[in-house]
Amino acid sequence: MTELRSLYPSIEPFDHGMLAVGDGHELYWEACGNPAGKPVVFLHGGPGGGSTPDSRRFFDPEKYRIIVFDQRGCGRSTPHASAPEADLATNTTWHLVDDIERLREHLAIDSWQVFGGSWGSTLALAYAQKYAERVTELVLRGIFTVRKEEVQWLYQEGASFLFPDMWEKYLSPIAGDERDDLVEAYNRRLFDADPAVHVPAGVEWTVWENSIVKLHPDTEMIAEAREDVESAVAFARIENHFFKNAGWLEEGQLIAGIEQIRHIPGVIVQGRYDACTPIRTAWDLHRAWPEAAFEIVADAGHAGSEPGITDALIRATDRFAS
Ligand code: STX
Repeated sequence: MTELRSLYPSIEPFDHGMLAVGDGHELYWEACGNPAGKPVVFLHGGPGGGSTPDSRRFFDPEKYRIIVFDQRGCGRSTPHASAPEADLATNTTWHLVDDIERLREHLAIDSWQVFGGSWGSTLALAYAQKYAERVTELVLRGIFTVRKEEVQWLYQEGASFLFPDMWEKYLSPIAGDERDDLVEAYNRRLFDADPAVHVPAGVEWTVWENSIVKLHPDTEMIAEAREDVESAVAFARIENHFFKNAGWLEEGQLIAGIEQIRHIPGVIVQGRYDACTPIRTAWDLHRAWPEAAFEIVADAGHAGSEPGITDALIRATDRFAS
């Protein structure tokens, strides 16, 4: 057996800043690796998950100019979606897509590789389909396209069959007679001005998702959602708002839109036992876009940090670097 590739060593940014993108939003961004290297932009998950120091580590820092940023309302971007008065009206898929363009222009990058997992794959597809000429390659993992069945699977019925124990906790903030539409019921609580209502809802929503992302549950990651309440509330509010609105996408739009990006070199990496964004979506994408390399990792769930997934992603970015 050949050894799996693991993340590149931890690095610090050589530059960072806040970019005003309109509507009062300022985005935190950073640049790492080689300032003269091949540009790549990392799109984090959720939406609302924010980037982490590990986001920088999927790319050879000697070869890449690595751009990482926090999407509207989360991470170090402001205003934060956890604020009691948070208004998410100007936080939609198409605002985020145009923010990526603003950031590219701000950094004077002509075109770049786009790398995203989970919601990051959704946003990467939406961005590439609108600004195809700006994308040199696509590296996508844990494919999610916000179709009705995908949202139902995660938040209404589906993953609940695999994780009935965690599911009970997810249901706990919601009264019995409101459980026919959990996204709606959560929406009412998450956007209630009273922290005694929105905090427990934000925590349980986020704990649920963190409980099912890896093949081997990550107890530290689950505990973190209960400790870092502000991040949990922002994550839950932003996800809920996006999914209640079907991502402002037509049903099946991102898979139908492959026509616009078929020519872009692409890699799709998908864990077989992904309970968050089940493999059927990646399969549908592969069927629509057979030109892209498609790799199923036999012993992994959803997370980019799972060994087989990290290995496949780094093989892809290494290949595109040279
Ligand atoms: N949300 C999928 C997603 O992007 C439907 C996602 N799920 N969990 C995450 O991201 C974190 C790893 C950021 C917790």
